[in-house]
Amino acid sequence: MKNCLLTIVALLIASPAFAGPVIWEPADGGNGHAYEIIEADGISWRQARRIAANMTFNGVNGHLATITSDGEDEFVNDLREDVVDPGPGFADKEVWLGGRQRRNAPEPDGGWRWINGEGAIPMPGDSGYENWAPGEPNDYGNGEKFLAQGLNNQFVWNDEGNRAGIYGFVVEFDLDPVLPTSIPEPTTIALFGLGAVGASLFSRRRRS
Ligand SMILES: [Ca+2]
Ligand SMILES: [Ca+2]
Repeated sequence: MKNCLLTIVALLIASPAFAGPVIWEPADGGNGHAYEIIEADGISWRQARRIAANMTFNGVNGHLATITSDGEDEFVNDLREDVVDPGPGFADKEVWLGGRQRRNAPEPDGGWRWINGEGAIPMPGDSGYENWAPGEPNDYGNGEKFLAQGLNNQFVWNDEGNRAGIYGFVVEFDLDPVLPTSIPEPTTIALFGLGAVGASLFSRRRRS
């Protein structure tokens, strides 16, 4: 029993940094929303959108991330860079964002909208925040209808249709900015878990 407890303690210590949604703290200029990069080699935009909508964090459903400021874009890109393997594989290291082009819209720059009712995606030269790579959107190969961040592992946007370039997708949880303060710190969660395990071992020992 003691060995079992030691093993659990060792596993907790050896665990990587808290994986899961990361809050963009209002104290750091953030909106209090949480963001998570999901690795999913070659996933389609539509499938990523479905999965994101079914994820929950602190009771809030997710959506593919909608990026409307430089600060938000940089926060998400930092998370992306933390996750992607800079070596070969997963091609361009792009992650899907919550932006798409309306069907039958003029190519390459017509009808781009954020999902989640967040309005039009500005094109290069428009007012409002945008981060298109030079020459994008270009509807390369006549089939690029969805927005991705990370073309060639750069901090840029690209209209993408080729799933070979996709490393995964970004989920955003629109938390109430007040709520994050009530979320336990990861170490607290680990200690809670350890406490529960210890209590369970203790009560079993008492019964035996
Ligand atoms: Ca957003
Ligand atoms: Ca493109």
